[in-house]
Amino acid sequence: MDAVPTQTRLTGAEIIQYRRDGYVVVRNLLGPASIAACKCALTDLATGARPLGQTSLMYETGVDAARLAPAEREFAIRKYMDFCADAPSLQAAAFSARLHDVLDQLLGEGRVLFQEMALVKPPRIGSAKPWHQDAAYFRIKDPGLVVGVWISLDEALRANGCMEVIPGSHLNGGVAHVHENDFNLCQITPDKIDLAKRLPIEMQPGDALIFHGMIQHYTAPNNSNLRRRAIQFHYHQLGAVWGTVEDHQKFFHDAHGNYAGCTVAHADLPGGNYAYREGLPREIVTTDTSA
Ligand SMILES: O=C(O)CCC(=O)C(=O)O
Repeated sequence: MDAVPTQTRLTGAEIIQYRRDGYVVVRNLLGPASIAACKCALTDLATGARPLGQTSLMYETGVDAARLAPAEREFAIRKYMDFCADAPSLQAAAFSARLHDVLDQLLGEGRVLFQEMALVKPPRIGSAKPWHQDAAYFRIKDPGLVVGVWISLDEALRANGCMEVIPGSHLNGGVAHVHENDFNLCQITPDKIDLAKRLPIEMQPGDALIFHGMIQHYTAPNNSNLRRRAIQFHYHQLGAVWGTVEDHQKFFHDAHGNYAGCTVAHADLPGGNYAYREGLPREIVTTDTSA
C-alpha cells in the first residue's frame, strides 16, 4: 500500500492561490505504488502487453509507428487518450479519493471526468505543447466549471519540459488561438501571452498540478535524456453545459470577432480531418471518499 495519507486538506492560502493564480500544486498526491502501477500500465499499453481497447496512441511528428518494435513505441509516443476503461491503475488515479477531496474544497462536490490523457514527452524527441488555454478545446458554456489535473509520474524539471503557467491569466478570459489542423499545436496568438510572467513548476513523481480551464500554460520540448511522463484529467463540475461553436466564440475570438478556439479545423488546408468531440459520457464522481 502507498504510504500516503488518505485525505488531503488544502490550506486557506492554497485555496486563495487557486482562485488568484489559477493553479495549486498538491505534493505527493499519488504514492510510489500508484506511480509504479500507472507507469507500468502506460508501458503495457504501448507494447501491446495490455490490449488497447478504447485507448488511442498518438506519436511524435515524423515517427513511423509501424516500423517500431513494441518496446520502442513508448519512446516515440506523444500522447495516450481514453485509457480509463483499459487500465484500472490509471482509472484509480483519476478517481483518487484524495484528489476529489481537494477538488471538492476548491469547486464544491459533484463532477464528471470527461477526458483523460497521458503526455509522455519522450527523451530527446518530445516536442513542445504550445501556450494554450484548455478551455479553448472544450465548448463548455462556463469555462470556470472546468478543472485540469496534471500528475507527474517522473520528475518534471525545466530540463525535460515541466509545466509552465502564466499565474493569474485565467482572470483575463479567453484569448485568440490559432492552429493548422493539428489540434495538438493549437496555440495562443503571441501578442496575447505575457511571457515575462511565465512560471515553470517543477514537480516530483506523484505531485499534482490542479489548474483552471482558462489558465495559459505550456510545456517545452524534452531535449534531455530524462523521461517526463504525466497523466492529465479534465473534469467539469455538475451544471456545466456543452454549447455550440457560437457559444464558444463568445470566449475565443480574434480582433474581428471571428472564431478563434481549437474546436474547428482550418477548412482550406489539406488533411483537415480534425473531428471535434464533446466529453466522453461518464459517471458523476462519487462523493463517497471511503473507497
Ligand atoms: O504535458 C504536456 O506536455 C502538455 C499538457 C497540456 O498542457 C495539454 O495537453 O493540454
